[in-house]
Amino acid sequence: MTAFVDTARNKLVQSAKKVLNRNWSGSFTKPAQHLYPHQWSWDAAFIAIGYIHYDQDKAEQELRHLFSGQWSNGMVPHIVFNNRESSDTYFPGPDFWETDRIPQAPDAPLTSGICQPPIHATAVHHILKFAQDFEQAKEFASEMFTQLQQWHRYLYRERDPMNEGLVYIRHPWESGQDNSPVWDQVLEQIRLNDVDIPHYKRKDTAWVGSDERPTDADYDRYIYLVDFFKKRNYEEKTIRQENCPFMVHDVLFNTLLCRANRDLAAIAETIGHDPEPFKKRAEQTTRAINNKLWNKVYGIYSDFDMLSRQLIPAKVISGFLPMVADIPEDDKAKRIFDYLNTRCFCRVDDTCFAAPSYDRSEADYSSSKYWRGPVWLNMNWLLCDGLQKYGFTRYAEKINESILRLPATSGFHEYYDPDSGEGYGSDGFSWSASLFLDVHYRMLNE
Ligand code: 2M8
Repeated sequence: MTAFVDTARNKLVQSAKKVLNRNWSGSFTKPAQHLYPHQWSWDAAFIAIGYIHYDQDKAEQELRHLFSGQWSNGMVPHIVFNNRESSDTYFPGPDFWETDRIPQAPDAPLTSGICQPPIHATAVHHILKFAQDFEQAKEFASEMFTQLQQWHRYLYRERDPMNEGLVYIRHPWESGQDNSPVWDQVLEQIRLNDVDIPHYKRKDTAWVGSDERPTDADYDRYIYLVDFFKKRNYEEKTIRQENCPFMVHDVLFNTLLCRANRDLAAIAETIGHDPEPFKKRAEQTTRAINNKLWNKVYGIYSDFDMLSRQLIPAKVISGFLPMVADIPEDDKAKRIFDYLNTRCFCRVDDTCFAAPSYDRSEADYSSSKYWRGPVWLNMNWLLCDGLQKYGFTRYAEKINESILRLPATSGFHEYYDPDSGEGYGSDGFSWSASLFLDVHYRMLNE
């Protein structure tokens, strides 16, 4: 059935497509014009998820381009640099990463030397599900299948040395939630003298106010960590053995890996391969997340700091997200929902738009500061999917409506005030446009 769409919505659909067109580089879609002029890993997946509803070739191209930057060890880098454009508007660019001297990195395109949440098999599965041309999508999924397997194998081989079923991240950027309160404690432990920090100049604050971005102290640590990896030639074992000061079992990263394993199993079934190995991996990671990352005091999942060997007590939206991979048992899901549905986040009957990224009752909550409070559409898109799986339908509907209403209120911003809907960060932000389109088209064809 096709639902009726009013003129205002139609206009917004056109604007969303314009955002993606404007951000199109000729071979991939930038997250935003100036602030993010290259290709980012999980952005590419969220962008493909929107494209598939009206431009299948672009959806496929987005992921193909990202995987052209895959390292020979299987790692999918968090940035694939735009070679045709100078990286003048972004720091750190390829000259700082120096991955061109690393044998496992491709000669072209140039890339960063860390990764981001593995949501790519989920995007390929989405393409299979919503493709206009299913045969073409099957061919594409077959083409991606080996690369996706290599990506997952890299994670379990290099980032899970004890074979626990949990992979670690070693930089806040790897989580995708750069200045989340989750990292505060861990970053504080990294005590730096001036001589430890390479000379650098931030470029992000030329485009977005510094009150909406990470602090300079955060940046010093981000850059110190990159330098730490670079000095060790990005060799995982050396990075580990030489006391990497940031090693975390992140809830969202592992949840998305678990979900990606389930989606890879579904892809395998569709293209005639054995799904069992991926199902087994998903079960192993499910068990590990439940055993190690469930925080029974808060009633959500929490990250685990591998250095202090403790759960990190930060009440953030990613703690709800294991629902997206069918991880919590029903009693845990009920506790998660009961917390989400309070004023600390957003009650289903209140006028707040959607779930903020951080508990509003915390003293350092901010409705405008990046990953420390504002609403992010990608996190809410994931949350909505998880809530639907567990039958929390009314809340899921509220989120879908907000994904449509927030851009109508203030355009396709990077993040939004949970109450007023005011947009912050970059405007013309690609995944806000693509996830809006995904929700729009799915509702239209329901
Ligand atoms: C933000 O992260 C980059 C570093 O990777 C940055 O601030 O320079 C994050 O929001 C991240 O999740 C996102 O993928 C990236 C591009 O949109 O920007």
